[in-house]
Amino acid sequence: VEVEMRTELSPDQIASYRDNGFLVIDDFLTGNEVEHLRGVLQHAVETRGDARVPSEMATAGATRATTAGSEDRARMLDAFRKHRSGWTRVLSQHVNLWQTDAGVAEFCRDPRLGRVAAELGQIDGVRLWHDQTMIKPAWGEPTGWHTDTPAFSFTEPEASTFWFALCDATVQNGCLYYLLGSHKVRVRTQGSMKLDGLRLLNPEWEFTEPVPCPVRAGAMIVHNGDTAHAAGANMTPAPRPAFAISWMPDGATFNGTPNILPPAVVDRLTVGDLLDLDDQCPVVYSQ
Ligand SMILES: O=C(O)CCC(=O)C(=O)O
Repeated sequence: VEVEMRTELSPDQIASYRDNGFLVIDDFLTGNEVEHLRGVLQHAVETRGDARVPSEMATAGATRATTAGSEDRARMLDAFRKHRSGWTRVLSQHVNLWQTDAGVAEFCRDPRLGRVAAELGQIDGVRLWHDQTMIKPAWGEPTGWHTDTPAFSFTEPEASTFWFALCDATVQNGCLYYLLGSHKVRVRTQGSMKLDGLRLLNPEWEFTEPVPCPVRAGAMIVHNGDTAHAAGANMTPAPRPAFAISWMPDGATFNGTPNILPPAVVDRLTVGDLLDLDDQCPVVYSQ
């Protein structure tokens, strides 16, 4: 599948992102492209097995996929229904599939995606921080309020996350919610990761109405890493699969937080070091 992607941004879209802290791009991927991406991710998740991050693969007894490329829906859902305490009731997440799967790497390292991140962030270049499946299971719990950047290993502003809807994301099955303009204030705690956690992120946000973002499959939602977001419960018997890519501004430096960096990489880093590790966070676009 030749991936076409709607990567041309209008000045209005950029202005809206800068002001609101998020941007919905409907029909970013076509129906065929969504099917293709779902198949690629199914294969990558099956290969990864129970390992959440690549460095866990050796110990998690990952099994080799025998059903590569299958578009069988039931099998894909089964691959996504991993049993690990804590996170599976909210989201099933596999991180940095690009490092263990060529198809995911091809998608994530597409410079057209990187250019969108650079244009919205008004930065010269971007590196791939991490990719992550975001599969809210059938009857899944809500995703609590949080911002992304405080969890990352760098503190520079203008990180962003692209969230690809792999099915229609509805108010019923757990679409995303955003707090308008919340990226303009940097909050340092991660809050309670509960639905009432907004006031913990920032007491001034306690009485603010969030914006629900129901979208069709193929939409891409971009949010700034400092934008407060959450997702509703999945009140349906079908999973709500999504895929996210988070971008780091090129030139960002290590702040001491390991986040998804493997222990061997963290051991070699000192706070203040440039995060220019091409096999860990490769440049995807540079002006
Ligand atoms: O998909 C979700 O429920 C949460 C997504 C999210 O937090 C993110 O993409 O940063």
